[in-house]
Parts: sequence; structure tokens; C-alpha cells
Amino acid sequence: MIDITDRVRNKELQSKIVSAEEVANWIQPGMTLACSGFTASAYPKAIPLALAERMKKDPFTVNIWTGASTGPELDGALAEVKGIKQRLPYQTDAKLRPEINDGTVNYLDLHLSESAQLTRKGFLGKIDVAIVEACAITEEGNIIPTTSLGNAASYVQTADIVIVEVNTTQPLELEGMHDVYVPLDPPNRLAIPIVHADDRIGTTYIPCTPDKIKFIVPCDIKDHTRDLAPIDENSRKMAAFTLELLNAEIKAERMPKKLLPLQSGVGNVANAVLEGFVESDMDDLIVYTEVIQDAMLDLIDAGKLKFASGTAFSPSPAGMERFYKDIDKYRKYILLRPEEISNSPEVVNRLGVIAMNTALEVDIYGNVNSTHVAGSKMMNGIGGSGDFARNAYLTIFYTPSIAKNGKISSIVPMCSHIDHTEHDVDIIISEQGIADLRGLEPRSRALEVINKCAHPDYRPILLDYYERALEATKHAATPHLIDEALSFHSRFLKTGDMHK
Ligand code: 0RQ
Repeated sequence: MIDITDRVRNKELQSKIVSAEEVANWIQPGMTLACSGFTASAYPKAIPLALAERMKKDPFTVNIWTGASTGPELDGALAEVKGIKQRLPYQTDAKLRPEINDGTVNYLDLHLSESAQLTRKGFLGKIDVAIVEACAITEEGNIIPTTSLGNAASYVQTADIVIVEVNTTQPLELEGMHDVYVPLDPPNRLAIPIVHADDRIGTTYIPCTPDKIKFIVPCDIKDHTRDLAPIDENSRKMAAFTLELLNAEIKAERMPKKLLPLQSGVGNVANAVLEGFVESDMDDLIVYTEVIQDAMLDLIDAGKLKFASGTAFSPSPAGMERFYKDIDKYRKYILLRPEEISNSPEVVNRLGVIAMNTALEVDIYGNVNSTHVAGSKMMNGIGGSGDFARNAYLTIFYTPSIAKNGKISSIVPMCSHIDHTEHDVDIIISEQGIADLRGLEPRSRALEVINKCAHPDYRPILLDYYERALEATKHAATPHLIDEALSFHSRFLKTGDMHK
């Protein structure tokens, strides 16, 4: 077994060090395991891998609650043995996704900012055990987190039993990069005292006591973060449109020259948009977001970033190497908070965040679908997009105008599922252009979205739909042909192509 005694600073706790297999054998069918982890960062790895091995011989299921998505050692390994019954609040795993869409897994797709409170107050059932990854455990039994916080602090607070996976691949220099604050629940909640993105309001560790810790497991498996695809032409265009838009906002004196704090979603488009700032003439940028990806390191190296607050540090494997190599430099710029705080509606609103997230599809009136393909099939989940979209100062959604080689138009008459309503959406950007929906009533919004963002192949059929809807409804507030509103989707389901 890997020696972790130097990382378990309380001598008595060292007697609780056991193998992952021992913990896997202790877990009972039907248990709810509330785990650390947000994106592919700081999730337990050795225990779920051992649990999956046990489930291969002795099939049963457990419920998995996390901060957000995790890596293949947790979601992937347990999905492969059909070991998950209930999953929340967000996922991106290619093996889990089909099980959510074939009835095997009950998936609760939650606003990330709300997930801790929902679980704390017992709305979703009881946590049987919290399993969290740590760099180290202090003399007092407090837990030093690793590359994300997610819901770990709240889960540790709520659970009667805590299991800690001490990961020796996570450098001890991570200690001090966290700001752990779990709000009181209503009616006792106080204002969250963050007025600047770099304000510290909590502890550098997850508060815990030695008696709560049942087992400690050594682990030497690295976070399984994903490579980013090279920035494609569409993403480059959307990044350029973003700078054009924000420069116009500065010129119109609606935003300071250093901008307002930036939030950006995960994935290639989001990373490309942030990369766009590296080349810009903007500096002293502030980031108040969930996930910190590679572009943040580039912004630091380019001298453009003043500070980044998030809940997870989740760069590509190459970005992770780069971060670890120069950790003393980068750690000064980065702070990780619980997702309840990184995504707090109160703080997002106070700071005046610029929210930049990606949609699967948008409709001509500005409603956004971030989660469901053709109305029924879950892709990933809403994640934090709703926390930011509703509460931001400026809310931007991105989507390439087409998907699947043009067989799908991402601009549709009516979204097949709505995560963000027209009321929450200010701007839509595709590689075709910028639709600025602020101050426009729905009929004008439709023309703005179709003319600025739709692909030229689909623009005529969208305009045709809109004009016929306008006539049929006698210029109603939000014209729709109810029998035809989802015709793009039904055509795709029947023929594999949204074209007429
Ligand atoms: O399919 O994987 O088979 O190639 O959807 O699309 O263009 O690669 O974009 O990786 O940025 O993901 C909305 C899913 C976009 C993501 C979503 C197909 C497309 C491709 C992926 P393939 P892209 P991205 C903070 C914010 C919700 C959560 C969120 C997401 C695949 O951004 O999960 O915002 N967002 N969190 O071909 C059918 C369409 C499609 C489509 C694209 N209209 N219909 N398929 N695709 N458009 C982060 C967290 O909260 C943790």
C-alpha cells in the first residue's frame, strides 16, 4: 500500500488507513455515496474502481451524488457495471449518458448552486457516507481538498460518516488555494460577504473531526482531465464576436474598461472565447466562474489576469503539468470555493458577472436548450449555466449555427426543451454573428436571431416559418404555428436531416 502517513497528520487517524477494496466491501447496496469531484477534478478514484470490481461479481447499485461531472474512474467505471441507480447533479460521461436515456439510471439534473442545500435539507434523501479526495488531513481532522471543492464541504458537514481518499499525485502546495464557506440554511442565512472576486470568507480546509472519519484510503491515480481540441474556425469567430460585443459595451459606458468578472462554461468554445482575451488589449481581467481551464494559465502568462475564482481547476493533462510545474506562480491567481459560492446567485448578481455558456439549440425568440437532444435525450445537464444566466449582468449563449455536418440547425422555431427562458438571455452568438436581444420584443427578437445567427441554409425556412406564424396569429406577441413549431425536430427524427 502507498505510504500516506506523512499526509495524515493526526497519528491516531493513521490507524484508519485501509485499502480501497476494504472500503468497497464495507459499502452496502442502495447506499447514497456523496462524493467530492467537479468536472474531472478531485473525485475519488481508488474506491469507485474497487467498488466496480466488487459489483462485477456481486451486482448491486448505489446512488452517486457529486459536485458535477467526474472522471472515468467514478462515473465510467460504475456505469460500466450498471452500478448507479440515482445520479445528481450533473454528468458528462459517455457510458453513463446512455443509461440515463434507457431508464437504468434516475438522473436529477439540478442547478449546481442549489444542489448542496437540497441535499443538506434532506429533500433528496439521506447521505450514507461522504467520500472525498484530499491532499492531506490535519492534526485536527480537517480535510485539505485538492483540485476542486464542488459540494465536498457540505457533504462532509451533512454526513455522519466520512471516508477520505488521500491522493499522493496531488501536490501539497494546493493547500491554501481553497476558501471553504458553507452558508447557514434559511431562516438563519446571512449575506455572503463577497464583494470582490478575491475576497476570502472561509477556511482553507473542509472542517471535519477525527471521530467522523471512518476510513482513509491511499490513492495514486491522477485526475483524468480531458484534452482540448485545437480551436476551430467557428470557435475563433465566436471569440472575435465576443470581443467586438464587449468593446462596444465599454464604448457605450455600460461596462468598465477592465470589464466585469467573467464566467465561462466548459468545453472547447468556452476555452476558445477566453483564449480570445489573450490577444485582446484588455487587461487586469477578473474571473468569477466554476471551472478554470487552460486558457486561464495563458491569461496569467500574458499578464492579462488579475484573479480567478472558481470551484474546480480542470485543465487538460498538458495544462495540469504546466500548472504543477509553476504552481507557486499560478496559485497566487486562483482560489477554489464550494460551488454553492462560486455559483451563488447573490454573488453573481452583486459582482455583475458576464456569463458565457454554450447551448445545444436556441429558438427564434431566445429560449435556450442546454441539455436535451430532440426534446428527450439528456446530453449532460444544466450544470451551472442557469445559476449564471439568470443572475448575470450580461448573459451570452453560444452555439455553432449547425451541428452534425449541417443536418441539424441549432436555431429552431421552438426549442424542444427549455433550460433558460428568453427572459434570461441577452445575447446569442453563433459563427454567423451576434444577436443582441436586449430591448427587443419577441417579434423583433425572431428577426434578429434568424438574420444574425442562423446558418444561410436554414435562414429561408426559419423566415418562412416566422412569416407564416405572424400571419396565422395576426401578429400575436410571440407568433407560433403550434402544429409546426417542432417540425424541424420531427423531420430530423424521421429523416436524419432538418432541411425541408
Ligand atoms: O456531438 O459529441 O457527438 O460530436 O453535441 O457539442 O459543439 O462539441 O459543444 O462540447 O461545448 O457542448 C451544450 C452540450 C455543448 C455543453 C453542451 C452535439 C454536437 C456534439 C457537443 P458529438 P459541441 P460543447 C458550466 C456551464 C450545459 C452545462 C453548462 C453543456 C455535442 O456546453 O453541457 O453550460 N452545457 N454548464 O454535435 C443535437 C443539437 C446539437 C447537438 C450540438 N442542436 N442537436 N446535437 N450537438 N448541437 C460547466 C458546468 O456546469 C460544469
